[in-house]
Amino acid sequence: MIILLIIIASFSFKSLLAHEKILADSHGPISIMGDHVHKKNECMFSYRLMKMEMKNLFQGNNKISKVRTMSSPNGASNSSGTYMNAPHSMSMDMHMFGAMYAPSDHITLMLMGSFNNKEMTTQRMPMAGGKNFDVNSSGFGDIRLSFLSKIQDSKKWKNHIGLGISFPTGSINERDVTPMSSDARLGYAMQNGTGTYDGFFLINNLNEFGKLKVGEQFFFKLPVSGKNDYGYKYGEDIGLNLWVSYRFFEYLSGSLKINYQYKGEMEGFDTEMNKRMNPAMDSKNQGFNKVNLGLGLNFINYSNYLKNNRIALELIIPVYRDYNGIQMADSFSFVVGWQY
Ligand SMILES: [Cu+2]
Repeated sequence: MIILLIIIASFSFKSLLAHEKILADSHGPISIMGDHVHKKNECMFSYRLMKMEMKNLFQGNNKISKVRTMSSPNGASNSSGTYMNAPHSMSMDMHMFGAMYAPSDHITLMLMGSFNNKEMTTQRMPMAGGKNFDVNSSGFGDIRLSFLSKIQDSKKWKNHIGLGISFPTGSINERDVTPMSSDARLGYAMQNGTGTYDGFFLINNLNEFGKLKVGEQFFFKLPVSGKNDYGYKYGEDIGLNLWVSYRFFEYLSGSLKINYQYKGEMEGFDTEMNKRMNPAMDSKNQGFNKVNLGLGLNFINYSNYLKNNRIALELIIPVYRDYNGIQMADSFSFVVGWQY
């Protein structure tokens, strides 16, 4: 009888523990920021590495060759002059650091910063020898502070809204040696920040159907401080994410995400960037519509060593893109993240 009681007690104790267990799918795909909130006094740290490789040039939604790019009209000379160089490839490593803290059950603070390493290879026009040259930049990006607040918080249905501000801590004066100059300001994509204070808003929704979860997030960001010190501001950002995740085991879940990204046109331009030089320095080649697919895995560690550390991966593949003007297009991106 006593043995039976012990067995029953140990079972119920076990199920109680199981209840308190943090599950792999309690966070969304790793590329989505602000997908969850925390309980009072909870604290979380995260690191993400995002790798992006860009190889092809696109005009609108078609690939365009470097030869055609160099015979396309630049934005400086009334459609008569052409570009002197064309981008060949670009690679970008973004190291993103995040901290979350909930001073109460109703509000979660989130602080995010990044360190970027970028390299761009450019091909010169045939008249200038047609050779490639590389430029590099690295440095800290803009810092984002967000306030997340719950609206609905039940086991099956959770949603929250977020409001935040992005501070212009990233440099917009990254320079390097080029064949044309020993100290040239690099193109927009090689800069580390926007140079503006940007306000943003997000709404996040999550429904649970047992081991299956369905999430949606809407994100909107807009520069609020006018043009930056060099005379330009980026267009607004709109992001829509829809994902489903499935928990294979308590410690492992997989996700499938579809993401729509919009970026508006640039207003103004950096007068130190010569629009004749390269499409990457021409402000008319800014803004896009994109649809990406994301395949992700979330893993949470239950063993005592490094307990509750999470590792997540996501591969992001573009499925549709439509660019304003001529721009470099990402072939794929990869995000690896650690959270605790
Ligand atoms: Cu968190």
